[in-house]
Amino acid sequence: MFEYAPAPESRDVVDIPSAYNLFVNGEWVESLGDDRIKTVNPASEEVLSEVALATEADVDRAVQAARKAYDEVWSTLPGRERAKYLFRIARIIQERARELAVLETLDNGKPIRESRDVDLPLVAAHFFYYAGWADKLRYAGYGESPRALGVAAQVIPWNFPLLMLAWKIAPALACGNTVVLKPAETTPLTALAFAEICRQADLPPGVVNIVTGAGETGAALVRHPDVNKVAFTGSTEVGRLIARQVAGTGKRLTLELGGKAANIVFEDAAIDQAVEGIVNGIFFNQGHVCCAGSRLLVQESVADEVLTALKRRLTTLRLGDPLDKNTDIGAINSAAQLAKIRELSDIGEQEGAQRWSPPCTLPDRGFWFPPTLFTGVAQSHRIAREEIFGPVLSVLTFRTPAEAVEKANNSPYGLSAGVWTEKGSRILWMADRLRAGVVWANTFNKFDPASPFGGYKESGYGREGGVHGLEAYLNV
Ligand code: TXE
Repeated sequence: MFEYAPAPESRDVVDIPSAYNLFVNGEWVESLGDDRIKTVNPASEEVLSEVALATEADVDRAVQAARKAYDEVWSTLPGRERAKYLFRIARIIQERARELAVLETLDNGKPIRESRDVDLPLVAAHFFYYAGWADKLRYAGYGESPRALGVAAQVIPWNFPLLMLAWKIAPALACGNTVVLKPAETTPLTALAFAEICRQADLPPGVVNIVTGAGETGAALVRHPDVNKVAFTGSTEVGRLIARQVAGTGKRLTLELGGKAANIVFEDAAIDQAVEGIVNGIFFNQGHVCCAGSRLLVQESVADEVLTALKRRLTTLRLGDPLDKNTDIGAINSAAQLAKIRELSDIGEQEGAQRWSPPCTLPDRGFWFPPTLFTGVAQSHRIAREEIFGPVLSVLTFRTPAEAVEKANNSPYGLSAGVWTEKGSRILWMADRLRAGVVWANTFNKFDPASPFGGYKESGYGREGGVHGLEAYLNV
């Protein structure tokens, strides 16, 4: 069902305009301000395009369009009509998957194999999944006639630009809300391509509005008085600001913030599989993943064996041109993110951990960081506590299952965890005790639109995905 064209290797399948306007009320409109932001290919630093830096007045225009569309059109349509639009969008995404994957890779720096085989199939799957719910909300367990909230303000990050858009827009529309979405400043292009898809699907004007810009545009959107719901994915720092801004306004809020997941390997694990899971856990998408397995907790008795196998495996990873189908590790999304990864890695060394990377030649241009392991990491080290959001793994050891639980939970975050063991009872015992929104057993980074996703503690609140993801957009 989620098949797409063969691997693209060239950027010729996309045609990127040199500048974009804002998408408001079904039209491309010029910003009321003059400022623009350049978006670059992080693998080459080539400027891809320029987008508008939406002002408060632009945001107001978009929210008004969303309000009108909600009042006059979208809230009056029966669920089965909304479903038709969502199915149509899902099918267009499948048809245009090849082009969208290349665009995502160019703007974000992620390997084409990931945008093609992971991001795009999941984007389509989310629209299909929530299209299916649009006419069945009364069966979702939230009462006979749950209602939409109204206008949803959605602010998303740069690590999975189109997938985060799908996580947010698909359930919002299925439940009958209208949307104003702000993509991240470094990765606006697939959201703007999505605007075109809304037009192609004949979605009524104003149901989806896309305003580009940086933090100030996001802040203007969040504080707009005519917004009923705010959904944010991004840093814990900005999440806190938004929570304060929204407090007392009556707006509903979902926050999906950072993580510092423990990937826990027991001595009875299938070591080869576990090593693949560790690699996937932290090096998928250059580690720009909120649920990345950035802390490896390995049982002392197998630590040497696991580390030897892991290092051997890391020497086989290919870093380079993200459009090359053979590439495993692409570019870091921005100069700012690269600086953060470098800084925290240097701090790791200064605090006494040992750093290791496989031999690896970094391209001359663009933003790159080699896959990196830190051993001798203590729980108090900053690289064990703070989200690095890059291809950097901190290795810690444990002796007993209880110690593994204690160390895994010793974090301000609680988004995800992984457990590697051949013992089923141990998986359940661990899952009961780990304070994380998802616990993967003998796998990692597995996503499905039918599964709820979200955090404990400073990783945020609310759930996205699955039937629980509807709750965030409904008044019961
Ligand atoms: O995030 P920001 P940044 C973490 C990760 C990363 C760090 C910084 O550790 O290194 O955050 O990344 C918009 N009001 N994550 O600086 O600033 C912004 O324009 C409203 C984890 O990119 O949080 C963008 O669209 N919006 C994370 C979005 O918020 C504001 C994914 C995210 O940017 C705003 C990304 C404001 N005051 C980073 N300020 C995850 N959970 O996956 C900024 N924005």
